[in-house]
Amino acid sequence: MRDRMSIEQELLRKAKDRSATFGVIGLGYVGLPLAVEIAGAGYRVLGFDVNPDVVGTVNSGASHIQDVSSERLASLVKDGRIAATGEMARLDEVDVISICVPTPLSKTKDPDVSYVLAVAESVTNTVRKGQVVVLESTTYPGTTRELLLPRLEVRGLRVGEDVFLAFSPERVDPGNKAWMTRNTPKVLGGVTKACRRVIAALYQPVFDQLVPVSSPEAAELVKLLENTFRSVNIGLANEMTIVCDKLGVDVWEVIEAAATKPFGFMKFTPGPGLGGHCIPIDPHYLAWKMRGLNYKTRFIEVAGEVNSEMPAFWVRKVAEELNADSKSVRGATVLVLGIAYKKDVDDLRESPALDVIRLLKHQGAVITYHDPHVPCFTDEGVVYESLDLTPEVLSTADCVVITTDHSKVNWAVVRDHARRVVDTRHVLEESLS
Ligand code: SAJ
Repeated sequence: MRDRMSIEQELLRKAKDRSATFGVIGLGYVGLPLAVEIAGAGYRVLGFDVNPDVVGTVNSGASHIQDVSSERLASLVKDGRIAATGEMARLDEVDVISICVPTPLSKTKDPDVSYVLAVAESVTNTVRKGQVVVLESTTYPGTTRELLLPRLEVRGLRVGEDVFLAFSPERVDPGNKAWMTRNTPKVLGGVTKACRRVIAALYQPVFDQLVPVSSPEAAELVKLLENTFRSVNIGLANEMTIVCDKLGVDVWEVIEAAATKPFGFMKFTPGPGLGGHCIPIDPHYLAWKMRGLNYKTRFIEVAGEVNSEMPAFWVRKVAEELNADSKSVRGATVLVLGIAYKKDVDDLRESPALDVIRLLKHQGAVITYHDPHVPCFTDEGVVYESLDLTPEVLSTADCVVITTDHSKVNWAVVRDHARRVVDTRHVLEESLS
């Protein structure tokens, strides 16, 4: 028992004097900001990534993540506080392992935890007394206890005594300049009370506020509630769009007026659909888990149906606009304004703009696009290049469909030169009023 007490005490000391070393697995939009904040708090960080380009870029002090400045990363790399590697065997060098790998959906909309499992296999090969593991990737409730715990309790190691394990959801909002890794309250749920004590002590210098909860399942569900809340309310805003369209009422006027209610209302806005690597995906992790318990999470399913319907809704609006000029979609040139899944980011993952493009293309439209954050992309084997947003480009398009309301775009030029506009983001009204 003395030995086990000393393991916990040793980790608490390493938190206090910042001598603990952290391993961050997955140096993407979650892992790299986390690595920088951990190093900024005074710890040393060894980043792990399977992509050698990412490893090289980080070691050169250049950031490949929009929300992490290269200057800050470079100074931490120069000071030896951050380094990156692809060698998972080096996991035994670190005291704390924060896992920030993707948790996508499979083609059949089931959780794909293969990245977490791959990491768990590496960890199980190197885990040793005194190590701490924190899973940060959004996942279904039970993942931490069911997938990670047994892979740590090898070679006689006991979680909560020799090794420590928790779930702590990432809450990164890409592009958000107000709420970033350090100042966004950090939820954490330890498998045991000792796990919670140790991980809270290690994380405390990194985050302005910690929010300990009683179990990893509670922490896993906190994240799923947050993102399901968004998906359901965005779905409601989108359904109101369809309702108002059928009633000939301006949905934006209705939402703006409802948003004046000083209590009991939270504004969400309609859009071309639901994009990103989180909101369209995370709720389905919970739906999948509950199906296994013979329960249908109806809000998640219905929100998913409504949100997925929006690209087709807006394509019908484009067809109506072309119709007004006695044109059909077939052969019409449609300029798609904005490809990224939300404003002021360069990320295309699950972007509904891609669904709008596919639907229009399948109906015979000629697609051009402009996105100041996305110079080019390939979809369905076609390479697209962003056009300069000139009056010429705008006026030669038979219809412009605004799918992403990037701040950088000169919306006055769009208003003045586009012949027909379908504005899924209401940005022309909002930015030019
Ligand atoms: N959207 C709407 N209407 C809205 C809000 C969003 O149509 O009122 C759309 C966006 O255009 C986007 C999608 O929904 O396509 C997701 O938007 P988002 O703002 O949730 O953006 P994400 O997915 O990049 O980030 C979210 C975080 N966002 C916020 O909390 C504001 C947060 O939920 C998570 O920290 C993060 O996902 C994550 O990693 O889970």
